[in-house]
Amino acid sequence: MKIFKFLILFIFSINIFAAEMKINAAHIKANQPGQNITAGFIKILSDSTLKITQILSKDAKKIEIHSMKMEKGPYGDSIMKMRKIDNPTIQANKEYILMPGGDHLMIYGLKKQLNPNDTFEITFVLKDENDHSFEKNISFKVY
Ligand SMILES: [Cu+2]
Repeated sequence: MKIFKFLILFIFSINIFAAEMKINAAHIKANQPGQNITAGFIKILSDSTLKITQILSKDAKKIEIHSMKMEKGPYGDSIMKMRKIDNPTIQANKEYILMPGGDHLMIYGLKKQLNPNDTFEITFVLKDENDHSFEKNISFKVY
């Protein structure tokens, strides 16, 4: 009877967490020596809409998603401004793109020096349309 209950739960969870995700080009810029901040990039294609509720790494203090926008500067000039995106959402069947010059992962408080070809593990905590949370671990390649 216990095993039966477990199986039911197990099958149920597989259905809940069945978001199919394709990850591409996950890479992160090596930090300049002495700097503990850097940026990361990725392409994600999911077959269901997912909210990104948290982005975690044991090797960083804080990771946010930023947008980049040209804004008018104080002298009528144009300046690039980064702003935190508060409720990042991956739309179903639409490639979610974080890339240099556009939206990006901002990684604060790096706890180590990154070197090209290192890997950097990041965990995305995601919420599906049924409000169920799950984690996705992604290996980023340092360049
Ligand atoms: Cu940024």
